[in-house]
Amino acid sequence: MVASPPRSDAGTDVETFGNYINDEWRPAASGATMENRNPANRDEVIGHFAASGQEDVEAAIAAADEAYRTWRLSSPITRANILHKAANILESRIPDVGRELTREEGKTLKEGIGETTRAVQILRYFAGEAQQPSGEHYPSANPNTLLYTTREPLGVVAVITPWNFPIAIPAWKIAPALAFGNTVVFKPASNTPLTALRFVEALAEAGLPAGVLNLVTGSASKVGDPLVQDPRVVAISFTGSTETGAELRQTAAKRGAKIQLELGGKNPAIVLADADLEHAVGQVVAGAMMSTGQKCTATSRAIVDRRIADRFTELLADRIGGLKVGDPLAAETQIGPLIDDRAADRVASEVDAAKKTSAELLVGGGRLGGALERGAFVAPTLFTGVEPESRLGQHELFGPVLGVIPVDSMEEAIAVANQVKFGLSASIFTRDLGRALTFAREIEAGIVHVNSETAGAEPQVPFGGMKGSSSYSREQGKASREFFTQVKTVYMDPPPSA
Ligand code: UN1
Repeated sequence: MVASPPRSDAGTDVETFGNYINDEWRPAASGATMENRNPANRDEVIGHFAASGQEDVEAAIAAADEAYRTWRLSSPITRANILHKAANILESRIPDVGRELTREEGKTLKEGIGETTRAVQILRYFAGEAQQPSGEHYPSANPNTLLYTTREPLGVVAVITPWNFPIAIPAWKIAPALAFGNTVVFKPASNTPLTALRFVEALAEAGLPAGVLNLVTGSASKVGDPLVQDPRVVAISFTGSTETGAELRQTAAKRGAKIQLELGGKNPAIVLADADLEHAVGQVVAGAMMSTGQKCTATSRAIVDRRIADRFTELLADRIGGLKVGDPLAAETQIGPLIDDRAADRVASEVDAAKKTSAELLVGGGRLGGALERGAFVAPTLFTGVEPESRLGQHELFGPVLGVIPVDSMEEAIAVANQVKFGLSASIFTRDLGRALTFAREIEAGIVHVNSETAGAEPQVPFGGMKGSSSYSREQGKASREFFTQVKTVYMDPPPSA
């Protein structure tokens, strides 16, 4: 077992990687490891990672708890300097880390590099945010009282992240948690531990004190459960499935932990008759198919004015049918595999079920074999005539599947768009300013786009959804301070003069 993470030459040696606890890279206490394979080629092992358990979680929480005593008192300027340094370290490794990300997650190399670059930008943003004013000064009824608020850190925070943005999401949770003086135990998704480890490595090398950030890899049941149940863990930031989110909400409520959830989406793109169709088709296809549709912000419903529905659907079919699916490391590939075979089988069976409904399959429709049979590939798929209430119209598939729903009016479009349990992101394509404004007001979504795709998130603005997509809290931007700190109000009176 390794003492520090090796910089493996991608594609050659299969390395073994440990946890990072109290500034030490170490194997799981049990010695157990788990294997991580390339979703584009299941014969290729990316690495072996610690299959941790209760004892490792305990060590990580103890380290974070101890480190919190001093980290909470450290200067935000010191924290900012460490985040800046980590950004520089990670930036110097973008080509390597981006490539590793692609090998273990399956998004295209362009996306892997893009996401790693985004993590660097997020670190820089939060380095800046650490230096922003924190707290307020208020007038008091007593003219001698100095009345002010400060924002204090929470304590030990659990960060639990999904595989679909294996470096950007850890960055936008961990960077603010640290910037505002919390310590962290980080449990990444088991499908993408290497990218998580590279992110932690950059922060460790940047000089984070021991115990401030701890990485524990392993399963949800053996690592996630003991982590979220420990009373020393005062807050949980989670992005992932709606089902796990619902369980975590209960756990947190029972023991009074602060919680932030980013869950699913069933994001609509409304295309009105006056839209620039060429532009709209490009954006809708990007929103639906990039990262193989595995974004909680992905577009899964195109709600289209019936007058242009045939023309628009034809353009969609052309574009989706022409997408190049293949090895995500190859320059010409536009769509990589799904995260694993289980996900590919699940999406394929949802597609099979949809074929039996009144919806009409136009493009794709199942797993891809032949040269791609060693990977978790599903053909980019387009259905039209999707019933808004059908499973395809309601259920998040998390794959490269888009359904067209024709409608008769803008009012109907918005009603259909809102008729799902989710409310993460939504787009409209129109040249009409009044309609764009009406949409922005009426749509039940935390993130609204006019004439751009439903995915994407800039670090300086709040990110999060309405309804079942979130837990009313927001991530990134100034909103991150609200989650990762708590307010203290101070009444400071001078002692009565003698
Ligand atoms: C994006 O759209 O670029 O898990 C980010 C997800 C979201 C992040 C989306 N929480 O897909």
